Amino acid sequence: METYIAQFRDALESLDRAQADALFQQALQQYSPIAAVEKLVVPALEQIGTAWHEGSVALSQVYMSGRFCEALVERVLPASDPDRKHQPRSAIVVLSDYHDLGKRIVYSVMRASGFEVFDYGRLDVDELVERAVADRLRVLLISVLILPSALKVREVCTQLKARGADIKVVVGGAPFLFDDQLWREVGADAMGKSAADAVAIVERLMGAMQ
Ligand code: B12
Repeated sequence: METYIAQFRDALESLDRAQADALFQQALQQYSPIAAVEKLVVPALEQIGTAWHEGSVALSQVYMSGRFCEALVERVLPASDPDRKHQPRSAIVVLSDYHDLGKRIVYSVMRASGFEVFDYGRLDVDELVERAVADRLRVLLISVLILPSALKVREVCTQLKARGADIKVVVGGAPFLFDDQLWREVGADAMGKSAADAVAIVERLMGAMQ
């Protein structure tokens, strides 16, 4: 798998879409779409991010890699499963920052696992709180890319509490992976490291709500 990831990363960094696509197709022959995304796409993007941090990759390469992977993921992840479950009203959102991949993956996996989830796209704190209260949510999934956005979760939780809304807030994304206590500090109810975690957490919360 390591060689695979290195080749895929190489293709992304050289903006060789055809090669990246071919490698992704190969992975799809071996794994389910979500497993291919989590085993190939996610580690390759993480490595590119680290390389950028160390100065060996340009931001434009990071950006193009991200955009291209988004297109790959969009093509293969299933939109929904017809066998829907009894479930809490839930939504997913990118809070403040500009990225889509993490949220898109979590959203697709939630839906593929039978959950119906509102997709709020990207919102800032005030509009998110308004919408969550108006939709009478029970679970709010928040995805962030950078630390300043992660810190805004505190404001979301405070405002929801002030409005008397009983909404469980579940967070995920890079800043929470770097600091595994951050979710508690910002007042969230849970943190997930992957899309699979999101499903397990919502199932656990559902159990506690009954
Ligand atoms: C691609 C990328 C970008 C792309 C995003 C393109 C796009 N359309 O999405 C672009 C180029 C735009 C970008 C910009 C920036 N980036 Co950037 N970027 C990355 C990179 C390389 C990969 C992120 C990614 O998409 N990963 C793949 C996805 C699938 O992973 P994920 O988001 O983590 O999601 C998974 C899990 O976290 C989880 N998950 C995600 N959300 C949720 C939600 C819930 C509820 C649950 C349960 C789970 C869950 O499930 C997902 C699937 O496994 C990371 C490196 C890294 N280590 O993460 C840096 C990184 C996130 N970026 C970083 C920075 C600093 C920036 C910029 C500020 C750079 C700059 N100086 O301009 C800007 C900020 C833009 C903004 N204001 O939003 C830093 C953040 C550091 C920090 N602690 O805050 C990182 C970590 C790089 C680094 N090592 O420094 N970036």
